[in-house]
Amino acid sequence: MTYELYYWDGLQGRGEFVRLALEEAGAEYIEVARGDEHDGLGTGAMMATMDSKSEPYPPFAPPFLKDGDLLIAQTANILLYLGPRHGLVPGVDSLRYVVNGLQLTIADMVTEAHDTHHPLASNLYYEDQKDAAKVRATDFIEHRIPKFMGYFERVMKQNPAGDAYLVSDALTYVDLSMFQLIDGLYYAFPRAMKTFPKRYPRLAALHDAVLERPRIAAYLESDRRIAHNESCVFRHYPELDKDTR
Ligand SMILES: N[C@@H](CCC(=O)N[C@@H](CS)C(=O)NCC(=O)O)C(=O)O
Repeated sequence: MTYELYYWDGLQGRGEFVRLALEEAGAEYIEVARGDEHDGLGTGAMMATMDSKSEPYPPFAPPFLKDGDLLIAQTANILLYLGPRHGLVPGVDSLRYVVNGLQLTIADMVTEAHDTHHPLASNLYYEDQKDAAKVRATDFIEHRIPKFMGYFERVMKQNPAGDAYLVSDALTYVDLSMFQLIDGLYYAFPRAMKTFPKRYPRLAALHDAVLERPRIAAYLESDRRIAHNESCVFRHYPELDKDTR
């Protein structure tokens, strides 16, 4: 069965966390919003699903995934569904909750990364909240990146199965999401992230190891991977970036 992935056209966004899992799994999927309206696809079709009066459990926001009749919303929830179907979770059941917990912590950090450029209101333009964004981004760089990344680095260090992955001794979907989080931060805050490999060597090694996975490497080279841009969660505004020690 071909999965249907619903996410805004033209940006990676939170859809990218799902895409990376689908790509690593070699799963068949279509991007509904990127499709042609003459085929019943496109952004209109995605909006119609969210606004539907007949859909039993309509999603609030993308990304969401359809697998046959099943419609699943929320990034971490979608990954919780896909993981066991595609060998992207540990075999030990209890560790799947550890993976999900880490995924939710990544989601928290993604929201904070978004809030660096939209600290006051999502409905206002960045240009209308630049002063607050500077305050928020400075705090994010000085305090929140170190707190989150220090935690994730420690999780890798304390992993009883070795320090190559976040959980267990094999790749799980949360490792792919960690790659995406780090990649997004490199794009948004290149100056602040200069010291990242030195401060968080295990996370940096994980990022590089994911880059070298054949299916991920092929995906990143393909036109399915949209470049980072300023419509996305991770935005590069040079005035928000700064060097760190
Ligand atoms: N917690 C949700 C957040 C979903 C979300 O915020 N989606 C964004 C795009 S990345 C959106 O379209 N939000 C619309 C809104 O919040 O009104 C998840 O992780 O999937």
